[in-house]
Amino acid sequence: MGDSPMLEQSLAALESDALARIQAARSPEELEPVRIEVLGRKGNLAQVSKEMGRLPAEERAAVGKLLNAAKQALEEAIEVRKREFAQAALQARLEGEWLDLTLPPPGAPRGHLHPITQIQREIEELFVSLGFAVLDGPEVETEHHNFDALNIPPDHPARDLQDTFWLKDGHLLRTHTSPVQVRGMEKLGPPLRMIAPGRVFRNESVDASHEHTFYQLEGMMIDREVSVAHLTYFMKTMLTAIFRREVTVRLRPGYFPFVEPGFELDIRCLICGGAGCPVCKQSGWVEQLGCGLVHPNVLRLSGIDPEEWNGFAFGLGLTRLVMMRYAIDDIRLLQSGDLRFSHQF
Ligand code: 2NL
Repeated sequence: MGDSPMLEQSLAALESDALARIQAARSPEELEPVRIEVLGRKGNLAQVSKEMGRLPAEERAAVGKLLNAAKQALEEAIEVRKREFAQAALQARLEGEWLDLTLPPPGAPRGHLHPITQIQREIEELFVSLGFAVLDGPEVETEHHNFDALNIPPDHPARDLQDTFWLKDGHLLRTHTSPVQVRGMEKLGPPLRMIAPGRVFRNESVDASHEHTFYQLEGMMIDREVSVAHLTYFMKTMLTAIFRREVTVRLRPGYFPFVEPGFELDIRCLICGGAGCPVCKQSGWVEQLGCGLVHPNVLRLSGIDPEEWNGFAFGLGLTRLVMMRYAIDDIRLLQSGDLRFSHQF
């Protein structure tokens, strides 16, 4: 104790009382009146300071020091308390709000499926509703699954280096999705209904109507006594769904080694209704797909007895369908990656 015990004692009491009240304050609103009462211009400490003026000069310095220390301690305590309030408020806010970080940022443009994928999904949905399985398979294939099993003779031009991408180890990039169906026949056995959409590859010079990589969808149904009538029914149903209007179909003879008989299937031109126009090249008909009844050799090579089972098969170009649907005149646009092109669909 210094030379003026009275003042020092009341200062100490005042300080501990003020500290307790600072601690007791539960909000900035409760804290502020305490601050004003203790540290304000007319507050407790100011009062002590005033009283100090009445002390003899030799005592004043010591009390003044204590007064300053008390003032500093209380200011510090108030700052700490204020920081605690700010921290608690922040904590409460963070607990009250949450962000779904998996959401796309607001205002970011949504992407969409490529038009080829869109049309593929539409056809898949239709065939699934008709009891068909959607199959997938490797893009790198064996010569057996891509050619031999499909009754394609060893000297067939399709096997040529000019037409097929051969890998050094004897594998190849599938030239159609037929090998997926061969694998399907091997694995599932009859009766079966399946479609095989996918990317295929041909060693071709690229121009407005030829790509080395394009999309196909093939399908087949194997059962007892499947006829061309079944084939026609399914093709008409599919094309009516694709073009979203009733289509008229016709079959012409066509040759594919894996079917017998084989057909080219046309629809009556949707632009001119058959009267003749540039789209149908004045013929009134537009070619859509190839199809036929599965060749007995093809069934046999995949372990299916052609005496007991038969079926139809078809293949169509998804890329070509998209070009027809949207009147796209250059196949290269579809895989250009140019967003000015793909954002239009
Ligand atoms: C076309 C012609 C066709 C098939 C594909 C097929 C598959 C097996 C057996 C028999 Cl595993 N046939 N597929 C049949 C006829 C035609 O596609 O021009 N596609 C774009």
